[in-house]
Formats: sequence, structure tokens, C-alpha cells
Amino acid sequence: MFDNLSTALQKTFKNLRGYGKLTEKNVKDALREVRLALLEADVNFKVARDFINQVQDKCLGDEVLLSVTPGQQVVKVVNDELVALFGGAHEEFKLVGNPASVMLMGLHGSGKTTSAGKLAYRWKKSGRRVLLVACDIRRPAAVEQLSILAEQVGCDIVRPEPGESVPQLGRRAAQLSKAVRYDVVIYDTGGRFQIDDELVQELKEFEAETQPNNKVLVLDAAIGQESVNVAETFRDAVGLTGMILTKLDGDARGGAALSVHAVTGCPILMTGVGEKMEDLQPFYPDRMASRILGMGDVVSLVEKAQEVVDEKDALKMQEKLAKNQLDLEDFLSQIQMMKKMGPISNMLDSLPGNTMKMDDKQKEAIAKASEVEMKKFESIIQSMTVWERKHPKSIDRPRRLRIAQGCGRKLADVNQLLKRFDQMGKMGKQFKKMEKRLRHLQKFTTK
Ligand SMILES: Nc1nc2c(ncn2[C@@H]2O[C@H](COP(=O)(O)OP(=O)(O)OP(=O)(O)O)[C@@H](O)[C@H]2O)c(=O)[nH]1
Ligand SMILES: [Mg+2]
Repeated sequence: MFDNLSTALQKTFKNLRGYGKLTEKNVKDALREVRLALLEADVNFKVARDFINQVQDKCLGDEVLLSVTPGQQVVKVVNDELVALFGGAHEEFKLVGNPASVMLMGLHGSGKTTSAGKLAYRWKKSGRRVLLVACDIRRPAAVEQLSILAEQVGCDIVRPEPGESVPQLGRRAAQLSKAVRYDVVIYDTGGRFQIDDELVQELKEFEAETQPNNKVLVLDAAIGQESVNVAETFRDAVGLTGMILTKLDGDARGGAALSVHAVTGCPILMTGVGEKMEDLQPFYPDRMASRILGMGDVVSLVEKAQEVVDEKDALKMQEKLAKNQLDLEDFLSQIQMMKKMGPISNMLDSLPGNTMKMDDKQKEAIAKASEVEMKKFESIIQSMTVWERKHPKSIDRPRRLRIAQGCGRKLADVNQLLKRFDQMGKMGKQFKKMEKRLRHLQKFTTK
């Protein structure tokens, strides 16, 4: 997502930074490019126009033009405006009500049912009692789909009874959720290919019966400008308290994500970044903006690492790395930690720098190669004795041969692992460099 936009913006800014001083014409030319890039990303044209006007107003003042680093200042203005376009401050998905009730709505295939499962998974993990309600009575498979997710997550589900209308089902589930004292009830409503009067009427009735506190539109980020009309219609029909943008892991141009807040005034609460239950992330406007401008979403990556890595372990590892005391046991646990962090291709997206310029095929290739290598290294280390793992420098040729045989790999593979491990000892320095760069970025992005 956003790859093309990101490349176009970065190219424009690179040119801009090349000038020592900026003229009004430089800025205007650059902003024309930015506007084209936004339109090409399928951003709503009014949104793009307003965006450019805002940026232009701010950039043509003396503060920017006469500053020491005008190019960078323009990037900062664009960054700030992008953050504003995404809604400004991060808005948490607050669970309101007792039980908190969440109505999910949206077009056919936008990801409502999947998101219902993901939300249930998330809240169940934080210790809440969650009830899912299958409100799609038209498609028998829809009830089945949610039932499977409920079982997977380990939460209860209410299914429609024969002859029951959607509002009747809603009322029954709402009563049940109160009587049995659930913490959260999530209504997964049925979708349509397009919004019609019947759908609007049904949603209105359903809303009146269940009175949900959270009315959330689930929007496929890949549908582009069309999403804007959809969002407006749902907002006008039943009111919206927030939105979930799905399929941000895809290669769509991302115009919906950029336009939808500006048009509806509703916060984007969460994003779907894959098909698995864990693939739902809170939405941070500032991180998304940094990512588009090629500064990488390092904060999310660090947070993800914190989720899967025990802090004490990480500290111990850092100390060992600094003192050059890492052994192959540590290497193995690092590999295992990386595996827990999910597909490498997702991580590549979050890194600043070159990866933004890679296309999906390149990213996929790198990710695949790393995954194959990690698997190989894991099997080799597992074929070593504990002593060997602690004394990598003492693994001589006979031992290498035995290890290779033990895991069904080649001697060359074992050599490669030991060489890679040796290189890791030199990584302490690189970490320091990365830290410095991060600090620089932080200075640059905070006002
Ligand atoms: N890659 C990716 N796929 C997703 C995401 N969210 C949903 N999907 C997929 O999109 C398809 C449709 O998702 P559903 O959750 O069934 O959509 P729905 O809105 O419930 O559809 P209807 O019930 O037919 O209206 C499924 O194949 C999901 O696996 C996401 O964030 N990323
Ligand atoms: Mg569904």
C-alpha cells in the first residue's frame, strides 16, 4: 500500500532538497508533482486540492523559504499535513457501554466478519468476555464463517433462529449480552454490493433495536474513491463513531485511506493488515505519514517486538551484544523471536530507507530467502550440543561435519552459519549507528 505515492513523493522531495535556496516557483512545481501523486494514488480530488492549498500556504511563508534547510522544511510541512489528513492524534478504540457494544457495517467483502473475529481475539486476549453475533441471515455460509472464528478465538456466539429478522436477532442478542454480563458484544452485520434503501432501512432498524455504542464502518482500503461515498452514506444513515480500514497489506494505491477521514470527519481506529486474527493494528496518523514519506514506521516495529520479546531477555541480549558475548543459543532465540514477529515482508514495509523503493516481488523474494535461511540456521543450531552452542569458535571441521550430517545439511551450510554468526559480533557498532539515526528522525518529526 502507498508504494507508488511514496516513491513519487520521495523523488519530488529529493529534487527539492537539492536546491540551496527555494523560490516560490520551486515550491509550486514540487507541489504540482505532489498533487499528481495524490491523484494517482486515487485520493479524492477535493481532498487533494485542499491538501495542496494548505501545504502551499505554509510553504510560501518566509519561515520556510528563508530557512537554512528549506527542502527539509517543506517535507516537514507535508508530513504535518499528512498527519492531519489521517485525523491528527491517534484515537483509541474505546469500549463504551456496559456491555460495550460494537456494530460493524460495510459493503460486501469489506472485511466485517474477519474484523469481528480480530476484535474478539484482541479483547479476549485483554481478559474481556466477548460475545459475537452473526447478523447476516441471508448467507448461511456467513453464520458458519463467524462460528469458526468464534471457536478459534474461544468466545461465545449468537446465531439467528429460523424465521427471525435481523432486528429481532439484534434485540435478542442485546438482551442476552446484558443478562449474561458480557464485557463486549460485537454485531457482524451482512453486506451488500452497493448501498440501497433496503440496506439503509435494515441498518436503521437494527441500530434502533440494539443501540450500539460503537458504530464502526469497515472499509476496504483497496476500493479507492468509491469508499468516500460509501462512508458518507453509512454516516448519514446511522451515524458512525469510527472506521476500520482493511487490506492495508495489499498493493492498492491507498487513496481511500488518505481521503476517508477528511470526508467523514470520523476517526480511523484500526487497520487490517492480513487475514490472520493477529493482523489488526491500532491506527496512528503520524506513523502512517512517516511511512509514506520514507521515514519508516519504526515505532510500530519496536512495539511489535516488545509484544513478542520479553524485556529482560532483550536487555540481557543487548548487554551481551555490546560485550561481544553472544553465543549460538542467543542466535537461536533471536531466530525464534523473528519468527514470532510474523512474516518478514510485513517488517520490510515498516523499515525506513531502501525497502520503500522495492516492489512487492523484490520484497517477497527477500522475505522468502530470509525465511529459508532462518529455518536452515535453526535446524543446524538444533543439531549442535550445548557445549558447541556456547563455544562457537571451537567448532572444528569434524564437529562441523557431524553437525551437518545430524540435520541433513551440507558442510557449506554450517560454515555459512558460523560465518554469519561471526559477522553478528560486529553488529554492536551498527546498532549504535541506527540508534543515532532514529534520534535524528525523532528530532525531525517532532515539532
Ligand atoms: N489481506 C487481507 N485480507 C483481508 C483483510 N480483512 C479481510 N480480508 C479478506 O477479505 C475477504 C472478505 O472478508 P470478510 O470478513 O468475509 O468480509 P465481509 O465484510 O464479512 O463480507 P460479507 O459478509 O460478504 O459482506 C476474506 O477473504 C478475508 O480473509 C485484511 O486486512 N487483509
Ligand atoms: Mg461477513
